[in-house]
Amino acid sequence: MRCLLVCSDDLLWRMVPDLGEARLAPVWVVERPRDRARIAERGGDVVAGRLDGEAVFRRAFRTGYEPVLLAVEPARQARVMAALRAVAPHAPVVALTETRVEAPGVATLPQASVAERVIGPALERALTGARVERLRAQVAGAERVLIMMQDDPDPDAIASALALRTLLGRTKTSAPIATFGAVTRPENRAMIRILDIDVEQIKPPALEEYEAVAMVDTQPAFLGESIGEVDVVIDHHPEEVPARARVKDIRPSYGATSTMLTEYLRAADVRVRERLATALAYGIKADTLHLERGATRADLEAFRFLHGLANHSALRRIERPDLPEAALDVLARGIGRRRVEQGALLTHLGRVGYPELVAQFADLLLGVEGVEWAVVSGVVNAEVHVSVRNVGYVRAAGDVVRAAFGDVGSAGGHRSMAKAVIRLREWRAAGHRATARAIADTVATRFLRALRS
Ligand SMILES: [Mn+2]
Repeated sequence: MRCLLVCSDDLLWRMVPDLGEARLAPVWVVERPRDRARIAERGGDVVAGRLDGEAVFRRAFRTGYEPVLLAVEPARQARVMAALRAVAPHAPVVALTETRVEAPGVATLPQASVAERVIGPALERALTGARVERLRAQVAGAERVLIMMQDDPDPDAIASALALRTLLGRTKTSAPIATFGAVTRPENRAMIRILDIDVEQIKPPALEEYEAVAMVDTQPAFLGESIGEVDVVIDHHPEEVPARARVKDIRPSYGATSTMLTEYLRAADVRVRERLATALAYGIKADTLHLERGATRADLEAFRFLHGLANHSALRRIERPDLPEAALDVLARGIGRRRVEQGALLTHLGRVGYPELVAQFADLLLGVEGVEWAVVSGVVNAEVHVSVRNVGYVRAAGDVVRAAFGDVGSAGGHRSMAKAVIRLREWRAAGHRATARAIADTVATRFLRALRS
């Protein structure tokens, strides 16, 4: 984009190259021959002349519609504008000044906001860079660094662990990724399979075998074991008890630990390859419900950066796990038994192989025309699972589900998705029968009553 940068000295010349705006094809319009010579010498396209005269603008404009960035002393601003307007009445102008310019086609950009947008982020980046150095120094001497996650690690934890290993420049031998539990959810298993991420299952005594321990997306106190001080904690969960770590970075304002690690990688100029970008993008999406809940500016900025580097077909395969063919029979049964009342589509699937199927079908059935709520139940592991989805502009799903099932089991959720899990033992103890038919009726009665109240 050809544009004019008008400045009585070389202030803009010194400032603009640092903005990293490769899309700009600037023509410098300056006053003093000395500034012109200096800019021309370094290959800049430059014209010089009195800024309150029309001649210089006649030479600078080609179409008369080139956007103009204007930075002149306030006292001369009106005269320079008049000269410019005489040559190019319709060119869009941005005036870099603290005082608002009231003229058609002129936008004002206060210098302070330039500082905020350019200098602020640069300082933050430098601070993050220093933090990375401290982190690296803390574990530099260790032959092997153990990267620990919570018990049923989620995508944010897995991506953060992979990112930390990359940041430390280590391999899976010198920095294994581990949990005391196991990766259980199908999407999370799909993530480690598709992205080929190795997660080890270890027992607490194994911690002793490592010279250094780093925790991501969790803290020592969360693991329920008596873990002493660790080397590193990087997390976004609030500290319930002070986390004992030699280097720690805990930011509850962040939507995902993956965002923190993305900032680390960028500040340290570490190349983020496709596999890691895909993992981190998924980590941010999973922890912020597709950037809809709790995502901050930092999360959005990290996601924007990763989006361009990630493998989107891999992301799709992770987010929509393949359905086993047998699941179609369950789905057929569920569709056959559906009922629609008060804008809610309800169905009971009977026995299902794994709990996520119930949630997946709730997602699917919410897509039916005219349906505001999808309520899908199924029995798995001697528990009734109820997954609820809604279109978002109705009552909060979490509140309705708590009111409907909170007295018999665990129940809750967010605005548009919620879930209840009730042990069959409690179900019967509450006086309900546990045949498929009775469960279907009871879930519907309880849910619709809660929805009405
Ligand atoms: Mn997280």
